[in-house]
Amino acid sequence: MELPRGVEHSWEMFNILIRPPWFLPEKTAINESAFLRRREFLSALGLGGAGLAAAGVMDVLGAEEAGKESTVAAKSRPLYPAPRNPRYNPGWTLTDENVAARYNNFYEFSMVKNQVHQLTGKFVIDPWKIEISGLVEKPFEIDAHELIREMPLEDRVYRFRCVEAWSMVVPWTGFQLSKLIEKAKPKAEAKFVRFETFNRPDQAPGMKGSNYPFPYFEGLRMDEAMHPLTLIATGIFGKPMPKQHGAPVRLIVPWKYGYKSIKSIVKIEFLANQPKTFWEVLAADEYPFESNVNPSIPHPRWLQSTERVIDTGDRIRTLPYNGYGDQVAKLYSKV
Ligand SMILES: Nc1nc2c(c(=O)[nH]1)N[C@H]1C(S)=C(S)[C@@H](COP(=O)(O)O)O[C@H]1N2
Ligand SMILES: [Mo]
Repeated sequence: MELPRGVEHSWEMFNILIRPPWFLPEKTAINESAFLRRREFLSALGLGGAGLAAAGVMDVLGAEEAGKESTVAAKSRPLYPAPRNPRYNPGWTLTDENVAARYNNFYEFSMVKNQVHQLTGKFVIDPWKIEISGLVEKPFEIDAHELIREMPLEDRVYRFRCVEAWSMVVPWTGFQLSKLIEKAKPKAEAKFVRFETFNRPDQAPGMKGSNYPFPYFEGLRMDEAMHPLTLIATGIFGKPMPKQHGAPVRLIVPWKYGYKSIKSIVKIEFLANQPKTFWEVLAADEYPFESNVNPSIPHPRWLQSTERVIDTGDRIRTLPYNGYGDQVAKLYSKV
C-alpha cells in the first residue's frame, strides 16, 4: 500500500497501464499456475524437483516451490478439509485458488503481490510459538500446531475485501477467536486485543533494510474479537494455510478491510487501552483503527464504492460491513 502509491492503486482503480519495471501483469500469474499444475502432474509420475530443475522451471517457481512440504503441513494434513459450517456456506462462487495463492499482501516478504509466494522458502513455520499475555488470569505459550490440533476446526466461506478495492470469496478453515479468548481468561479490565507477527528478517526478505515498523501489529476491540465471525484461520481451500496466506495461523475479520486480518501471529495480548496498529502508524487518516468496510467513505486517494474480483476481473458493488451488517452493525450503533 505504500510503495505502490500512485502506481498499484491507479492501476487497480482505473486500469491504467503505468507500471514499474518489476510489475508482472496478472496474465503472468495465471501462466505460473499452469507451471504448477505441470509440476503436480510430474510429481504424480514420480518426477520430482530434479527433473524440473533440469527443465529450468525452478527459477520461475522460486525456493518455496522447490522446498519439501513442511512438517507442520504434514502433521495437520489429516485435519483437512474440516467440516463446512452450513451457517457460513452461501452459494457464492469461490475465487480461483491459484489466483488467490499468487495475489498476496504480505510485506514481510515483498510489496509485489505475485512475488510473495516465491519468497517464502526460508520461512520456518514449525515449530511456532504463540504467546498469550497481558491482562489475563494466566499468561501462557502454546505451539501453533498443538493449538490447531486442540481446537475444533471448521470451514467457512467468507468474503474478503482489501482496502485497495479488490476482493475474493474463499473458504477458510479455523476456529472462532472467541474460543481461544475463553481459554485465556482475560481480566475484566481487558478491553482490547493486540496481535503481533513474527520478526525474522533472515527468513523474510521484505523485512531486511525496510523502513516499515515491523513486526506487523494489529488490534481489535474485545467485542470485535469475541464476535462469532472473527476467526483464527489455520487453512484455506480445505488445506493447511500456505505460507503466503499467513501460515501457520492468522486472523480473519471479514467485515473489516484486509489489513486488519494479520498473518502469521506470534503474540496475542490483552490490553486496557486501544493499541496502535501498523498501518495506522504509517497513515492514520488512510488506515484508522476501526476500518470497517464502508462503500460510502472513500479512502483519501480512491473510492471504496466498488471492488474488483481478483480472478474474474468483475467490478462489483462494495457492501457496508462487506455484507456482514446484519451480524455486526449492532456493534457500532451508538445508543
Ligand atoms: N503480517 C502481515 N499480515 C498481513 C499483511 C502484511 O503485509 N503482513 N497484509 C494484510 C493485507 S493488506 C491483506 S489484504 C491481507 C491479504 O491476505 P491474503 O494474501 O491471504 O489474501 O493480509 C493482511 N495481513
Ligand atoms: Mo489489504
